[in-house]
Amino acid sequence: MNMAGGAFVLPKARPSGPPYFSRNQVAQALHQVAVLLELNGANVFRVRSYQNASRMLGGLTQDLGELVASGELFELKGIGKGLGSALSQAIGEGRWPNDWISLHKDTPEGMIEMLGIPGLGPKRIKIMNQELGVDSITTLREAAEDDSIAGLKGFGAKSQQRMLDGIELLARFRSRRRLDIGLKYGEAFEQRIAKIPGVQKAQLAGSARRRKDTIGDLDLVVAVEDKDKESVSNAILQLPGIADIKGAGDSKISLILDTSIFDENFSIGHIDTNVLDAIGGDDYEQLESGGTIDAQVRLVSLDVFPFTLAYFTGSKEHNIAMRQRAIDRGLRLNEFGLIPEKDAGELKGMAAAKFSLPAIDENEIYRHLDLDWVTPELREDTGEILAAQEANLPQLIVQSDIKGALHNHTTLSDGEASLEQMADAARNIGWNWLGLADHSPTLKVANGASAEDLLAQGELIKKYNSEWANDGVDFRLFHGVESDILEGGKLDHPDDVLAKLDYTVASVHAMNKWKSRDEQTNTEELMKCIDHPSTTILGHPTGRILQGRDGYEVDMFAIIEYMAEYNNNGEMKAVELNASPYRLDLDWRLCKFAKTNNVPVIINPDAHSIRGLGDIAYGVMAARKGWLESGDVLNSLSGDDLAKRLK
Ligand code: DGT
Ligand code: CA
Ligand code: CA
Ligand code: ZN
Repeated sequence: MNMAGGAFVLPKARPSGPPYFSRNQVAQALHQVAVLLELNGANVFRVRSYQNASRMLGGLTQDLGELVASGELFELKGIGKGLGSALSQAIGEGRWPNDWISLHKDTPEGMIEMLGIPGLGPKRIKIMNQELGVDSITTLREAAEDDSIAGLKGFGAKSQQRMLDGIELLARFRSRRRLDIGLKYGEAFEQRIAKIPGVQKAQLAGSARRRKDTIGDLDLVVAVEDKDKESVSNAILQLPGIADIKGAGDSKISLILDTSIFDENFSIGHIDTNVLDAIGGDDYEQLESGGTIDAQVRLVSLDVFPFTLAYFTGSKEHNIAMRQRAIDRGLRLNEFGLIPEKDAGELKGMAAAKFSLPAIDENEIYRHLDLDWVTPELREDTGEILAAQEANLPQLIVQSDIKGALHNHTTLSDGEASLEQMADAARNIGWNWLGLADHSPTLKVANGASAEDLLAQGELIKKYNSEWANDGVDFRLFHGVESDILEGGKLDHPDDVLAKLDYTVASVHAMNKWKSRDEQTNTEELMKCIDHPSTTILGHPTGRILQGRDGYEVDMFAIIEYMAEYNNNGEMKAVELNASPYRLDLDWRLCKFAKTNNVPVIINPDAHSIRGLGDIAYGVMAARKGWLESGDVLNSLSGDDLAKRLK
């Protein structure tokens, strides 16, 4: 049911009917009414009858419209006369009963808001409301911080703490969403809009187009002729997945999207246990499946489209620098055009835009300002405008440059797939090599492998490699380990074991300890670990989990400079860009620093399954955002060249 963190509003009628509501919509409405009744202290039998009806109809296989038309609805168990006529009216006429609508309207918003807190249901909200006057998330937090909830009968300190954690999780979840989630919603929405008759173009803009690691809200720009504006707006408002409409004007629509925007049932797939814990565990999964995201749509004519797209792609900082460049040329740059001041005079907005220089695409806008087109990922005002002026923009890495990756797990530690399955999967996506780096013994929760098992894995890899070589297959496995970084920057296997491997990914996993220490201590520990001759790659260098936890304190600039010394002396020390959308660690802002310091980056999916290899796509997005070219990453090397670099 769509309630955890999601919009709590009655489903909207379909544009054409009857039936005006689907089985799922009816089940959802009944469920909401049951919850609201309970919040309002209604009698338990009444609450239960709505809950039962919701469950029963939700599981029905017959067509609800037909049941209404034939009157058979009334014969279903649990559908009395009252509920039967209410539902018949809704399905036949597209209107929910007035008392349902009033229930939604009259229940204080704060009470509904509290339903979004993971694990908190209407019954307990009602009790806290009655006993303590709690009527919103804010007053709930105050009560919990005062320790007044722990004293309530049936609550206790543990459930009080759980509420505080839930409030924090919900706030984090609502403020920004990870790139993978934002893109999923954004692309589904873009595709649905693009199919609406009259839409000439629909394109995702904003931070999603710039591939930021987290997304505040979605911004879409739609090209449409004036005569079609109204019908297109109406069609957008009727799309599935519109949980609520915040505002709908002439050329701007603000919406809340929910997971029914997806064709298939929404699922976030497999997450590592430690990552899942950091982002809230089951509560997070529940929030995500009932989640929503805000979206703003701008409708403009085709000739204005490139300007609006550029403006709403941002970033704000990039826009400001672009606008200044326009001003220097006597031009006014905004979302409507690039307008000579002398023509525009006192005119504003679209009236001034009549005089805009023409641009059929963004490229022409940049050309008018004597710049090369800047790819959206780079539009952060970190030097891209100067580079565009000097025709010196980087040739950013693309996914087809990737020939392999070095940090992946198998069933030897906590992976889901065997070595053979991982190798097949890598070959299937066109890679020429794959590195296996299972966990080391200290990491018991991840089933870290013993030295003996690790070396046996090495023998198997040798066998497969020679078979492939004999068969003329251009594919090989590299054998590594993901070693925990232990006290004093030590690695987790004896030196002679490590020396038998192709490489070592050294990673911090004891987050509590590392987070309790200061920046200098952590930085020095990492440096000691980098000093170890077997350390090849620094894995997920800060340990951050996006929307979950900050990394430990560490001076990454100093670390990268330290690694640079080794590289400059001919000893390779690479830094990982962990491609999991939960991590994207190294941060994109530091990629350029690694590049200019001559420290190679390796984009690693940290795959724990075949599907996990696909996360490489997010790593490539972050690498592009960080100005990396194919020559800056180890992933673009051939198997032979990588083997040489690892020697
Ligand atoms: P977000 O949503 O927080 O992840 O980040 P954005 O970049 O998508 O920001 P958003 O949605 O507030 O606005 C979309 C774009 O619109 C933004 O990247 C640049 C442009 N924009 C918004 N406000 C301003 C402004 O005050 N000045 C300028 N120059 N551009 C703005
Ligand atoms: Ca945005
Ligand atoms: Ca926005
Ligand atoms: Zn790890």
